[in-house]
Amino acid sequence: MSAALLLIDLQNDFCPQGALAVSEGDRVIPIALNAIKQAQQNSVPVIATQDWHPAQHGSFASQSGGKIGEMGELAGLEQIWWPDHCVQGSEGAEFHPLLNAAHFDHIVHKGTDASIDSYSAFFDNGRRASTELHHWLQRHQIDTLYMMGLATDYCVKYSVMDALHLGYRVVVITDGCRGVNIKPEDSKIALQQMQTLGATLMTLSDVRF
Ligand code: VGL
Ligand code: ZN
Repeated sequence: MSAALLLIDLQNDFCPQGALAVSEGDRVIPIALNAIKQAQQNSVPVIATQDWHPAQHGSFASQSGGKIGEMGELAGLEQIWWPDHCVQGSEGAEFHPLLNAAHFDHIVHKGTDASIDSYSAFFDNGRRASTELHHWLQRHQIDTLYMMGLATDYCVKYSVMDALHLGYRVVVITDGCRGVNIKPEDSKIALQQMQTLGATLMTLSDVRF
């Protein structure tokens, strides 16, 4: 069994100037570039996720009539209303320009169903439908995931929790993560939750692929 690097949502809309900008979101890009280089030197496959919403996605405040940042309900689940972001084919949905998607061994699209939100790389928020990621990892006999990206308190957190639930060993590269922080401590709490559930927290300088 072997490892993979899983980069979560390193997209323009989560970087400064983006539609759902994460503070310092672009600061993780040099970490990602470094991690990609090290992974490739060790024949560790690199996987990237892309939040990939239809223009009418149900999580958008513009669709629900709710206010951005407020809570509502979508698909019978609690839902935060987000600004329109990561619309399929838009510039905001593209990977950060310093990343070369040609270097990714696999790309996972998520959030494609307009009727439900999907923070995790594995399942939608109701764990009703799955992406093909778990199958891909099984096919490549991967049991360990090095994970980082945006945003710590949403897509990274849910992806890490599902990975642990599916039985993967998970290392979170903490300096490669930044959060939305609707409440100021959200990212800190999210990292503690991931650790409590079994993830190992490391900075990239301590990772040996
Ligand atoms: C994300 C909110 C909405 C994320 C995606 O990538 O963390 N957050 N969609
Ligand atoms: Zn989204």
